[in-house]
Amino acid sequence: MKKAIITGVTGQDGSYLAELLIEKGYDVHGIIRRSSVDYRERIAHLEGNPQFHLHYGDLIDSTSLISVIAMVRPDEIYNLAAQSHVQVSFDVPEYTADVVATGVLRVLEAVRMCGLADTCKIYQASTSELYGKVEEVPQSETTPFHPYSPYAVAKQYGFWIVKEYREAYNMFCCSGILFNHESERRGETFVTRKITLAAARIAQGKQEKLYLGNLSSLRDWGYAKDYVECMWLILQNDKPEDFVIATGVQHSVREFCQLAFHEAGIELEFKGEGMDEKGYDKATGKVVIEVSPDFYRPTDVVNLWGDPTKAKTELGWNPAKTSFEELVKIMVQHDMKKVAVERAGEYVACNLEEYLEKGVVK
Ligand code: NAP
Ligand code: G4F
Repeated sequence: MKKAIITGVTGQDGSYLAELLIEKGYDVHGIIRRSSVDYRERIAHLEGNPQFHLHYGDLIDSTSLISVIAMVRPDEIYNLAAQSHVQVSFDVPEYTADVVATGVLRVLEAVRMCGLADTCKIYQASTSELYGKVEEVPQSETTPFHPYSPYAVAKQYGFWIVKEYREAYNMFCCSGILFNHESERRGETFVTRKITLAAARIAQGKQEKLYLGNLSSLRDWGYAKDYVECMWLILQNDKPEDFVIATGVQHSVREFCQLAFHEAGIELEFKGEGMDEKGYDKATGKVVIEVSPDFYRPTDVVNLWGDPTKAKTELGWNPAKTSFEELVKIMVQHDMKKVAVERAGEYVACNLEEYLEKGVVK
């Protein structure tokens, strides 16, 4: 039985990857952080499974990483842990660098210190944010990097330190340069989930309006469940290499809104420009989307579009498994059900959007 460690197992990708590896017969060890609230919702269904184990640890705490790695002696490590919100990285740049940049180094060094450099394969969760202020469209493995946020600069360190350890110590460590991938488990402050939840709440009369930032921003959005398969394939490849993982299809935030609201039963019409642009419910004429400066970033990445040819040809990965339309449908259908059972007042009581509107939480 192969043994894998997943850092960031409580996150969107970590939870899907844990399911996939369990299905493949792995013994899966997830690293979690202590928290005063229950944040294990995404992995609750796996707890109690004899192939699934949890250990406390933190990417900013080498000792914890060394002790878990020494105890498990894994065949594979998937380093998914990160402060992964780009806008938040402008608020906590130093912490973001510690987790997202130095954290990768800590994992690599822990593997070496445990004497596993020759046997343990390492996957690093890299990102299309590395292309940032893009120098080429679409972006592939040969496109130059131009990181454009504290998060992206930290991920750039992670990418290069993985490459360095591969060359210096002949370690099997690789980066997956993943474009945005979403799901019904996506964090609620990333734009897609913020939209699908709001569309569901507005359709059910539980929210008045949705406030967003740059509606013209373009992304290559895929389904997270498909993307974790590729993480696994990257470590099963004959040689350690880096891969772009994307669908090759691009849409704007505005288009995402239109499709999500349509799935929720509301036809949208956008009028106006820039900060004055508004989304109207065609049937009632009510404004349901407004632009707020709170959700603009000091520097924003506006044109991400990946070329997945290498992953398709060398790993046999299918970038077209779940279309954009299917992805939006999956997310809205999920959120329509979730919102329907929200108790009266529950949304208001823990209403993140309310805080968001006041600019307290991004
Ligand atoms: P996510 O949902 O935000 O999950 C992040 C995970 O990292 C959570 O389990 C979180 O634990 C954990 N974490 C954060 N700080 C940590 C620390 N100091 N020590 C240990 N664990 C820590 O992110 P995701 O969307 O699944 O993304 C997974 C990885 O892929 C991240 O590295 C992200 O940067 C990268 N990525 C994501 C995308 C995307 O579109 N989703 C695209 C490219 C790259 P808590 O639950 O305790 O907070
Ligand atoms: O959903 P987002 O916050 O994702 P972003 O910044 O692309 O980052 C995600 O994908 C990266 C891969 O490219 C990952 F590395 C990273 O960890 C994370 O998972 O924003 C997408 C776009 C941005 O251009 C943003 O400015 O949507 C725009 N946007 C417009 N209004 C908004 C909003 N983003 C958020 N979060 N909230 C808004 O109200």
